[in-house]
Amino acid sequence: MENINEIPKDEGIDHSFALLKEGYEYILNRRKNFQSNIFETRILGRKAICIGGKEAAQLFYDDTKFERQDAAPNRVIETLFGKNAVQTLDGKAHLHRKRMFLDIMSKEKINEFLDIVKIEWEKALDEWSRKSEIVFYEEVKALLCKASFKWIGYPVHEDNAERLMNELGAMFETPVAFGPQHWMGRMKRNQMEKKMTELVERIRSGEVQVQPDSILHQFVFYKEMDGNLLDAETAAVEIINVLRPVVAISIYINFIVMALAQFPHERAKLKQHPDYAILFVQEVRRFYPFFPFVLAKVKKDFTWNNFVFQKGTLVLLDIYGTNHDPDLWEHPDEFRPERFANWQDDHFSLIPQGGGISETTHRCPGEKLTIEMMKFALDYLLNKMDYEVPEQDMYIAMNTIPSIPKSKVVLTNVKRVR
Ligand code: HEM
Ligand code: MYR
Repeated sequence: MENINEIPKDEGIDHSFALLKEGYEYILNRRKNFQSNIFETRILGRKAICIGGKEAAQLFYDDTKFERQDAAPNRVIETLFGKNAVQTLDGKAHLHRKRMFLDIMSKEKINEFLDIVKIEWEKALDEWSRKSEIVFYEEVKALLCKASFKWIGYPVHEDNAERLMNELGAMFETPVAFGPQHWMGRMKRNQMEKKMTELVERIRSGEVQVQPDSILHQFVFYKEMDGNLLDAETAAVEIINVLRPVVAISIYINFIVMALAQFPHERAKLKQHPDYAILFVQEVRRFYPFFPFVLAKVKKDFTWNNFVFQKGTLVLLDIYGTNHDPDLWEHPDEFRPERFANWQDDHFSLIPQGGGISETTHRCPGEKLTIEMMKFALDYLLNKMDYEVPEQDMYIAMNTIPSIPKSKVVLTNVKRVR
């Protein structure tokens, strides 16, 4: 008979508080203390197994063993994901819905997005040059919000731009927040879902016309496996599933400014070798915390490395900790873009946007667009604009999820480089 190993246990009634207190490092701290890539805990009143590392990521993305239905806590559904979103689907229904997202990620579509961003960035840069100081995070959120709506084929009126940015921003800023801030996030999602649902209905009835080759048109008329249109609410949720994460790239763009300021010697390498940009961007995605962990539920009983996983148990895959795993990354807490020079992607070690292959797992379909957007922003920040980073608290607390620096990145004397 097979030996059964006991899973190390974080003893106690509930560890939600420790999770909030230690934030991104909660799982990695315990993996180090237990010297184990697996341990058991209790969060939100539920037993949960935390796993991390490459082998664990390979396991987590085996959809014969895990499912997503009812895995995410309500507070995440009500802010970040939305009800019946692709994130919560399994099996064939998931793959079918996922196509809708993959189909808009062609090279042409990504280039269209970058062309739109260039126009918006140039316009914004004119504005920034006229001001003595800007809060860069908020500025980038605003320009990405406008770009995302233009990209889907529904440009926003200037009067609505700020409201829409606040609604989309709140969806990824508040899933883990407490009290009024979290409830504000739920309210903002409700507001946008309501308006988006109405828009879907008005497009379907012909009252509003959009370009037939637009992303919006594709989503509004996308058919489920049974040949029926998505219900209008779900179509709205999935349209928001494109707009919201595009705006969230602003957090990665913060990190680019921070990395250039924290590691000034990187500038010369970036200027001398254009190919260094991708190494730098990958290291930014590995080094800085963003998505903390992903969640799934055990689909049926199985054992892994002689540890028993029981059907229905919640499992957390450590995203931040896998990107900082000392078994996978030499000096994981040092910023070293060179590590990516001869790097072979195995799909399970660098997992800031999930693991596996995006076509067949829940891995993020927007990764290529995110990387291209980051390369674009890096080029502007390095070659096309001058700015100063005044004294400020750019510190990212490890228990602030998502990882928005305290000062939100204040820049002064922003000028276009001629
Ligand atoms: C899924 C991160 C940008 C659309 C995910 C997942 C992560 C992630 C961790 C979950 C993987 C899993 O459940 O196993 C990020 C980060 C981004 C980003 C950090 C940077 C801002 C984008 C962009 C888009 C996008 C730009 C679309 C334009 C999605 C969608 C899913 C997803 C639709 C659900 C996929 C599924 O369940 O199959 N993302 N993402 N994301 N992302 Fe992203
Ligand atoms: C997106 O909008 O999908 C892109 C990234 C958002 C990151 C938000 C991070 C905080 C959410 C933590 C929830 C973890 C449970 C699945």
